[in-house]
Amino acid sequence: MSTVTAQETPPGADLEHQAEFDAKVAADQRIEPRDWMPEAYRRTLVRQVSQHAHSEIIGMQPEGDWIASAPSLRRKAILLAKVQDEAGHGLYLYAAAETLGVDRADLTERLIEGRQKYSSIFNYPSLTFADVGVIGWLVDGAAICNQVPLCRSSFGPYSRAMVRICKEESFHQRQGYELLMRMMEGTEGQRRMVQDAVDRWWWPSLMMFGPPDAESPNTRQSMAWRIKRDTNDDLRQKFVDMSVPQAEKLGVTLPDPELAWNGERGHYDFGEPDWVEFKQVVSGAGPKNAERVARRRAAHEKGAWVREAATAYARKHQSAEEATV
Ligand code: BYC
Repeated sequence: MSTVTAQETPPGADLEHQAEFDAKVAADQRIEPRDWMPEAYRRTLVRQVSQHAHSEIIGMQPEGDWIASAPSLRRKAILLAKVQDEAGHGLYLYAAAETLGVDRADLTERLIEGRQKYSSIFNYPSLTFADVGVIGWLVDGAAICNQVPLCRSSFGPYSRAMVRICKEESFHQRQGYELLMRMMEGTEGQRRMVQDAVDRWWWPSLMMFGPPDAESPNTRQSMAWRIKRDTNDDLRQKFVDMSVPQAEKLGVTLPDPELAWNGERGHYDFGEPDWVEFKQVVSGAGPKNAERVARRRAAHEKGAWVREAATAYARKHQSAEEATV
């Protein structure tokens, strides 16, 4: 991908501010909420950060489904902690989005009305307990690949949220891999369950990185602004290179006949994900889209009384404080 600078001065923009912004981005300094920023930069961040927040919250569902039937107290405690972490990640990210002048309640409305996206990966079902391990290994592994570079994203609140999130994601990935190692040491039936889960989650995990660079409308500008630090295809390659030796150690086969080491490139070659399926899932027609959003909507509606009570409590204390001033 060719290098571009943080250009695109919108008509009428304050040129001096724009120059300062460009210089900060070029020097790898952070843009903070009170700094001047181009409107398109702000809009891009609102889009990416809020979609990311939605993904964390919707991402609680496929694994949350297994909390009640996790096979031991230890597995239940680990899974509970992990799902709770995802809720925390959503909160950090909604808070980061709010520093850009949007309202979390409005973002939630956009999600439950289907006006905003969340990661395609969470529109697939988690059919067996092996899925919990594979989500940890592959989905969280892909998330780490994608998110570690975002710790250097140019927008301060986003980059700082990512530092904390990545630390927790790495625990999540290890718990998934450990679970799978235990299952692979178990019965033939357990090993088959793991392989089946790998077969179902491998391609959707590759799709998490987004469309190929040539078809990614946002990558070029987001890289110029240093919101994104790597392209979708570069991160996808990094993930494949990282996962192949892990799969070998685990004793599972990745479901791609084209997967082969390429000594010349120093990377694994791999097949093309099904981009037609990706587009369907992203546009709302995946196996679980309707269910995921309906459940999020129901939880939101069920929680209305909590939000009302918290608002009433805050108001009461605010008036008491004002009365004493
Ligand atoms: N799914 O120009 P592109 C997690 C959309 S949380 C759905 O390449 P961009 C976890 C894209 O939004 C995982 N939509 O976009 C949580 C854009 O749409 P619009 C979430 C996708 O933004 C709980 C259009 O396609 N991670 O891991 O430059 C438990 C064109 O794409 C997807 C993040 O959100 C997709 N996979 O690059 C366990 C990370 N891919 O809005 C795990 C932060 C693309 O223009 N986000 N689209 O209509 C990013 O790094 C970037 O936003 C992406 C996409 C790489 C995802």
